[in-house]
Amino acid sequence: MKKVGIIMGSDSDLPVIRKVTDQLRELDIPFEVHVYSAHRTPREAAAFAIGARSAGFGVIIAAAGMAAHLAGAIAANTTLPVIGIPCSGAKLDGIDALLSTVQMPSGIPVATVAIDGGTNAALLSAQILAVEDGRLAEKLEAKRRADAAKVLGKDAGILERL
Ligand code: RP5
Repeated sequence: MKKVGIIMGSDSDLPVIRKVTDQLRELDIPFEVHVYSAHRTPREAAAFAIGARSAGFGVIIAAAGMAAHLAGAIAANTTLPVIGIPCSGAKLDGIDALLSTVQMPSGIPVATVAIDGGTNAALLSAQILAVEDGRLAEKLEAKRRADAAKVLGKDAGILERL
């Protein structure tokens, strides 16, 4: 199976990244994690993106906060799918990172998930890999069924909570 590359702009983004790695582990998806910043270590970030396809990655997740250019900078240097996670934590609560990540110019797409949306970033990366992997697709379908069953369990018990 292809690996998921996970890049965070700073180790202060770790709580969001933990959601990604927890979900990928649950699905037995291999990953590699790095701290590379679009601003503080731009050469290392670009080098990772340029070499990612030949290094066996199938998709890259990039998480950053504030003026979050990381996902876009990674996407500029690879044609692998790139998923951007805008991180909160700064004064604008992630709205700054959301707009910086989502508003990409035509030609360089970034699939942006919700602010701090680590779990969905992991699931979207899994869905991308599952296009060519029937066993992974089955795992994702089983997870959807289990998640739906949990909601239906809550539905059945909601009146007792009121
Ligand atoms: C961004 O700036 C990082 O992704 C992080 O979310 C934010 C703050 O970084 P630190 O100053 O905590 O290293 O580049």
